Amino acid sequence: MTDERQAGGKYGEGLDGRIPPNQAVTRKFPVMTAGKTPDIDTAAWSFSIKSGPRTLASWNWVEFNALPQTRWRGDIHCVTRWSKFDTDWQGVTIDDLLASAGIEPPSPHTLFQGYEGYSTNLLLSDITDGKAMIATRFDDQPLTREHGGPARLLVPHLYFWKSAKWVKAMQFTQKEESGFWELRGYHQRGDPWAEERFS
Ligand SMILES: Nc1nc2c(c(=O)[nH]1)N[C@H]1C(S)=C(S)[C@@H](COP(=O)(O)O)O[C@H]1N2
Ligand SMILES: [Mo]
Repeated sequence: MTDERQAGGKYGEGLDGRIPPNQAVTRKFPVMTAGKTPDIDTAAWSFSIKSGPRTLASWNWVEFNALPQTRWRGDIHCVTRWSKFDTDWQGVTIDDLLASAGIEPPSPHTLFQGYEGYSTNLLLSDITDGKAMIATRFDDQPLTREHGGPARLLVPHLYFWKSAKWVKAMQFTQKEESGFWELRGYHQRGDPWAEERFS
């Protein structure tokens, strides 16, 4: 990233359509956490896919790391108006999770849950076809605790509140549910290009 690009300005002039409306570029990686930062030992960690209360599949840390690993490099956008370019993540795509468990999605609606109680709803169409992963590495290092380690959801084409940190489950729900921020007035989908900030 060049300094000219940084100086592209608050409203992103000169960024070649790369920055969504009313976002500003940051080089830092701000930490945005609503509550306490949980400390989850990988020995006690698991990730589950559920349908309502029923567990369809579950992986412990060793099993999870044996799944196909994907790298994604690109830009992320927080609803508090910062965007960060060229972030570098590794993890397991939702496609690979569903395929490796042989799961036929029972519903187009999902709710992701964090270990500390956070949640966020997502349409299946926003997390499949390579659009999302459960990320375990950032910049070739294990994901730090403050950014959601051991593992977080990454859905980079939507505002970053959708990328649940300390993720423990993906739950299919019969209808659209609202997560932590969606219940507090944030948009059900959160497309930064359409400025879907609030509902
Ligand atoms: N479990 C959990 N996930 C979360 C949050 C949180 O408070 N708890 N905050 C969300 C919000 S509002 C944003 S902007 C991003 C921030 O991620 P970062 O701290 O890695 O920048 O995480 C999202 N995921
Ligand atoms: Mo956020």
